[in-house]
Amino acid sequence: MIDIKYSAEVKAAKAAGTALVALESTIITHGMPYPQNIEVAAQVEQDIRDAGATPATIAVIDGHLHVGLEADQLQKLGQAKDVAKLSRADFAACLANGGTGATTVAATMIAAHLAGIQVFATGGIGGVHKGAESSFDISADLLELAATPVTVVAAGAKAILDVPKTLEVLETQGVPVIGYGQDSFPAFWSSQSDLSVPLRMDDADQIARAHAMRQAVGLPGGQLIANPIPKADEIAAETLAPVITQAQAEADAKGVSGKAVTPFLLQRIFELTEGRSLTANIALVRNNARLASQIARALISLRV
Ligand code: PSU
Ligand code: MN
Repeated sequence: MIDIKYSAEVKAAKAAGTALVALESTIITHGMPYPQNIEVAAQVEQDIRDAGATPATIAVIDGHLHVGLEADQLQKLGQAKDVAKLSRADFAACLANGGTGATTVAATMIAAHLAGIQVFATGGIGGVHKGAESSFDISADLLELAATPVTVVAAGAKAILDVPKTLEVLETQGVPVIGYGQDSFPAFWSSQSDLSVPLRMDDADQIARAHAMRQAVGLPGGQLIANPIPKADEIAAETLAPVITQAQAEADAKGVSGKAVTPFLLQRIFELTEGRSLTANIALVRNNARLASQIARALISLRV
């Protein structure tokens, strides 16, 4: 079994049997610009503490799997250049080679499960990219949700993805997609989309019970909780549509492919919206951290 390096607070929470919420690190290294990335990471951790749970930010540092980062480790990671972006395919190779890498949703789920953490908060998951019918670019996050028993709280999927196809793949893979408090699948920067969400739940206890029931009936895999961005922080889909089209056209013209696609699009959308996309992104991640904390606490009350 791999030797996991726990932060002091995660170690204490595990010993006490209290609620833990996993956080990914790709959002820090590839999803947001410095220095906001570090400020947001610290703020989201504090939101989780304020909601009565313990944050466990996950990363691979010098070949060690860290579950919970100390403040200095977070600082260093947030400023590091050329950090690998680790998904299921390269997670073990990075550990074996003594490398440093940030974990995506897929790799964070794997690590959280190894550490006994059942709930994970992020911004948006990877999905089926536009043009996937020719590029075959489908995020490993979708398959991880089908395989690893972690409940992931996200604000739906970004309009940089082909959202209908993303929902189709999740259905094929048997992943429950649960809208929190609404019938429409949230569209990341906007709370509503014209797609309906396959399942709806209105409170954290219900979500925790559904998580526990999947284990009880022997179903592998987790759940995707689609938590809408708070109304006050959203950006209208009509405002973003041309921006996304432009960013995608630039990516295509430059031949950006593979792992570089998502970070490229996020950076261009940030620039084209003069930072507004980042403000919304921060608000929705914090909102997801709060809901994830409630779910983690509800799971503890169920004693699973
Ligand atoms: N979507 C976002 N922000 C992000 C990511 C996705 O809104 O930071 C990151 C996550 O770490 C996610 C990864 O797991 O990108 C998906 O990358 P890919 O599409 O290459 O699988
Ligand atoms: Mn991809």
